[in-house]
Amino acid sequence: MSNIGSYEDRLKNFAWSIAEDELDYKSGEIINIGWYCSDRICQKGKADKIALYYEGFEGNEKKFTFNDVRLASNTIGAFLKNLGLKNEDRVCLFMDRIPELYFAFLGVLKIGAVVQPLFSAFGDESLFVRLDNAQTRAIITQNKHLSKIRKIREKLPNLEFIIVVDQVRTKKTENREIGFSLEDTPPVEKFTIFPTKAESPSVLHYTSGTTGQPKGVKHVHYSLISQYLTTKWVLDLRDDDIYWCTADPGWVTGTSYGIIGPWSLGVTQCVLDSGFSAPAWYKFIEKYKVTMWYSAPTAIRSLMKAGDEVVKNYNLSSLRHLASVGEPLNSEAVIWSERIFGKQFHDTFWQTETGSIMITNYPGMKIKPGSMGKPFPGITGAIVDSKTFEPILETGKVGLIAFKPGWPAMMRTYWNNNEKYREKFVNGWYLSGDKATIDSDGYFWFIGRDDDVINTAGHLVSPFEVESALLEHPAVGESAVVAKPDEVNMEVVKAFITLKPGFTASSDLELEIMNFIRKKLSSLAMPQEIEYMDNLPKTRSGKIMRRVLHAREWGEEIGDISTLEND
Ligand code: 6R9
Repeated sequence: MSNIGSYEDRLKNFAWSIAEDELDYKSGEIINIGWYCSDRICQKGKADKIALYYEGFEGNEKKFTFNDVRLASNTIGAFLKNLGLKNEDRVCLFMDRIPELYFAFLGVLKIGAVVQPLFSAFGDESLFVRLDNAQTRAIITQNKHLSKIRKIREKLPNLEFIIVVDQVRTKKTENREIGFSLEDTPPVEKFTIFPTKAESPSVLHYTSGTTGQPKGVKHVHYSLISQYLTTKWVLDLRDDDIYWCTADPGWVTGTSYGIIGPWSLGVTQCVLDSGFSAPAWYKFIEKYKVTMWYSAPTAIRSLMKAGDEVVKNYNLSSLRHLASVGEPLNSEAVIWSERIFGKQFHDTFWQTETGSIMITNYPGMKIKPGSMGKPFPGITGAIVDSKTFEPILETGKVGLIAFKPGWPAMMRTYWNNNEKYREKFVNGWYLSGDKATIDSDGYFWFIGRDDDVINTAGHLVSPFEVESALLEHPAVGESAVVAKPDEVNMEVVKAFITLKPGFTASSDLELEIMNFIRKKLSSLAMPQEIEYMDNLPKTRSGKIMRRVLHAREWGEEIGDISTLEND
């Protein structure tokens, strides 16, 4: 591992200044992620190197050099600036994984504005709460997603511009829509990038909690330092790599490691904008000769399910290094990947809030299948007691995963919710909200979340958000939403509801309600099962006890139910 150094050596001599020096960044000077991911790479002599191989769902292919990325992001930046958008304005990206999404990400950063990426699969309600919370000023989208925005724009007075990238150039209409096509617009060669500093806001990702609406996690340009170094050392990206991060930029993995990490290193990456299919994925690896592959456990389990035979039809010998994130990576998946690809998936643990990889199976480190590995050099990680918040030194005892604050990519606050942000810090630790154990070699083993958030196929879903949406359906009286075990997705959403008078339980109604949620929120948040109840279990103070329903689904002990109302 001469390229990156051994874990032990890196631990001994670690300083974040290693990344600052490699990036020629000096404290107090300008740092702009948009510039680092395009202009700087061109200046380093890689203008003609391929930055992006793109394949759309209809099989259409495109490729772009770093110079193309530089020009496209300049052009989008200039267009936004001409509209009057300025630094710190929030600009939402609401697109499929088309090239414009990647260019606009950098373009928004180049004008010093805050980029707010959202999954294009979101329904109008999911979209509304996030645009409303961030007081977003512009949204960049495609024709196919316009209808969802049109539905909610009257409720969003701050949303001044609805920019559509697959329409010919038009002036802003009364309904705030503007056509903007990169192909019709002359490329902007010289663009003055806004002089953002380390603490200038950069990316705003929304993440789901147990209570309340989703929270906007605010990142700053200095996050680049962590993202660059973890990409280099953990994902082990090298100059001649062809990298494939399967994550959508609506999720933090798709920005930290699907844009910023690889491009700040000047590495070629490829994007496949289509849903999951084992043959399509293997074909993609073979076609582009992918060397480094960063994916997620649900995808790996789906590949396992597709069987060993299908793999034999493809030449996957280009693969050099594999990593995974987002949910527990079971030991079977690691063992399977070694048998099938001759390589083990390296699990990595981190969060939207942490901005970069925190616990990892560092390349060269012995992998214990089923373990998340050890903290990245420069990260102090511990398991702390849930009452005293003191580190647990005993091995094998369950506690809360906690980190000492201060790494560069750490969130700076929750948007408009400093109080919730402060609650994340106790006794000098940042609390992740997850539980784990540590073994005698210092490896972390994931146990579960410390809250009710549902992790389905690596996506966090707030039970509160689904419960609230359910209540908007005319038939639903009360609702409680919990995770239900699932072989491939690990967890899926299950809803318990009571009906309002005059409605009768039926499978047609169940389907109707499921669809209602899919349209409002997203297919991931849609309950896979709805169970009708006469009453929901409640505390004496009237709070619905999700815990009781959760335990039932998982066949666990219910625990203390002394506060249960109808016991
Ligand atoms: C990057 C990302 C964060 C939550 C996190 C935890 C779960 C992430 C994991 C993992 C087990 C891993 N999680 N990585 N659980 N093993 N390697 O996933 O961000 O969407 O904010 O989710 O995902 O519960 O707290 P985010």
